[in-house]
Amino acid sequence: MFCYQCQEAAKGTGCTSKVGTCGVTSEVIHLQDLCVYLLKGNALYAERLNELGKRNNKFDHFLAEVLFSTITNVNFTETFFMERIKAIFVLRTELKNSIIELKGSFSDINQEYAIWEAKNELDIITKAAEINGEIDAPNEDIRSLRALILYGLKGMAAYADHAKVLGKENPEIYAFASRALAALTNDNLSVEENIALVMETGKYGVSVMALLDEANTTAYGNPEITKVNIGVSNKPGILISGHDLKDMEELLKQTDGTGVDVYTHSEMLPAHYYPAFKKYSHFVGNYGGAWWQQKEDFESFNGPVLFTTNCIVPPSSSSTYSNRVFTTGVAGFPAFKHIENATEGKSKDFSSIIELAKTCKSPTEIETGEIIGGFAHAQVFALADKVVEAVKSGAVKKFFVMAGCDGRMKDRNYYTEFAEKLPKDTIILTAGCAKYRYNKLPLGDIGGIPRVLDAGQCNDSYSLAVIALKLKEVFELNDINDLPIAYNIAWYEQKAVIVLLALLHLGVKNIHLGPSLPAFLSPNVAKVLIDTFGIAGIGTVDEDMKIFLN
Ligand code: SF4
Ligand code: SF3
Repeated sequence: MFCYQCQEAAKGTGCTSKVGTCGVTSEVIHLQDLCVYLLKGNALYAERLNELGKRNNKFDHFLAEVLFSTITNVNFTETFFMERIKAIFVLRTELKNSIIELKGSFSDINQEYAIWEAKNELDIITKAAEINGEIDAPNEDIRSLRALILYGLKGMAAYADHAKVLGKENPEIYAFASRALAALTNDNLSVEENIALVMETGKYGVSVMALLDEANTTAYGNPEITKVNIGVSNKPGILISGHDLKDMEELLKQTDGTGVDVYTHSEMLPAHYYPAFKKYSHFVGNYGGAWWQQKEDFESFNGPVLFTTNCIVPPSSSSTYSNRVFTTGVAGFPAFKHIENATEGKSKDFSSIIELAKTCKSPTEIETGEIIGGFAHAQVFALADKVVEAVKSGAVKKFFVMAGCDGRMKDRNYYTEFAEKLPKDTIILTAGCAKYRYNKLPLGDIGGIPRVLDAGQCNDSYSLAVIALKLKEVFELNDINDLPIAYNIAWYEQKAVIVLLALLHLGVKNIHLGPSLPAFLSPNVAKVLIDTFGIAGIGTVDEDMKIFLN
């Protein structure tokens, strides 16, 4: 297999063994590759249909769901992707029929992506292995740009899917995703045209994060300052991980009054900041650290775990928790039970998880205390006077956006050390699971403003951009880059790619990206990012501190 879509790509170039660093098998990766390959073909038909004035909503939703499922650590099951490949063939026929109905033609759509057919599952497996991951392209720079677009689209798809679950959709985002996917097959596009498409991906990245922000806050209120307990109760509990707030809502409703407590893990921590969830007294706290610490955290949690999205880590053979882990939505792992989506108008049924929890011991305490968060845009705007005053008086010299992802590599200790060594008159703005590198450190506050302001999940990086734009307005600056804000961002999977492209679209320059630059950047594409946007990698903490503070 060949895969280089995440920061932990083997040797910094790509995973090529039977199993990736993330634990995904070559069989699954091959099927994911074939899904994306054939989706490009379907996108060609969808674009033709679009030219005839019609969109196929089913394809739009399917595209979002499937791209989302191919993000790192989301789904590890062969059957899931096999079923999706079969569904792609069915959808292809539907799209063709719609074109015929509208008196259109598709005789010129003759690329392999769009015409290849399988007679049986063996055909699918053989073809999947043949494709072998490399994004096909006329040269390495186009391949690199196509990777940036495709991985950005995967992140966009995840956020669009979350928004849709909460009833918010934007047809323009779907239309772009389909158009961009189809463009990945167009060898006539120049490097410049592909760069323009990368930038447009960032534009729609902003749109999708705005949409999800609207979906979340309309449904659950604006996040507010919250102290989250990191200790445990003496009741049995369910641990919920991932990013899906609708699942969070349902789980809280269905556990209410059952004697089972609910805890968040990793990226679900920010659920505590929403007014609609705070009202549940059995929503007791956050347990453990970032996703990659789950093997230890799940063992000692003692109760069931529900994955609503990534990041799943395959359990080791000695793990005892596999039989109490559940997945739902697009997440999946062969050894975990799966909670199916509800039929239209009904709720998902979490009763099997709740019944299992009742038979389990309460969680083992691994730490005590509180972490503070809830600094999304509305809450920060409410404190705007205080923040502006702190900047004007010199009490706050600089903000450091340290959003993004965490990961298991040792070199990510850099971010803990960086946070510790930052001068006391600086504030960290964070979002995503990157925060676990420093959110339990005693970094103190500046006149009552905590030195780590957590806006929420990775998608809430949007909030940090909104805050920056607001500060630009308050300080009457012409350029967002004139603000006393530095960007030292950590990335891991493809949602971080869309966040990065969104920031570039907003004109943010000089972003430092670590712990290593993406393996899918060719030297020339990396140079464009460096020359045009001032993107840089990271060095040592001391060197970088000097660069950032001067
Ligand atoms: Fe390797 Fe990352 Fe791909 Fe997993 S997602 S196979 S770790 S590059
Ligand atoms: Fe984390 Fe997977 Fe990216 Fe949502 S949970 S930020 S890595």
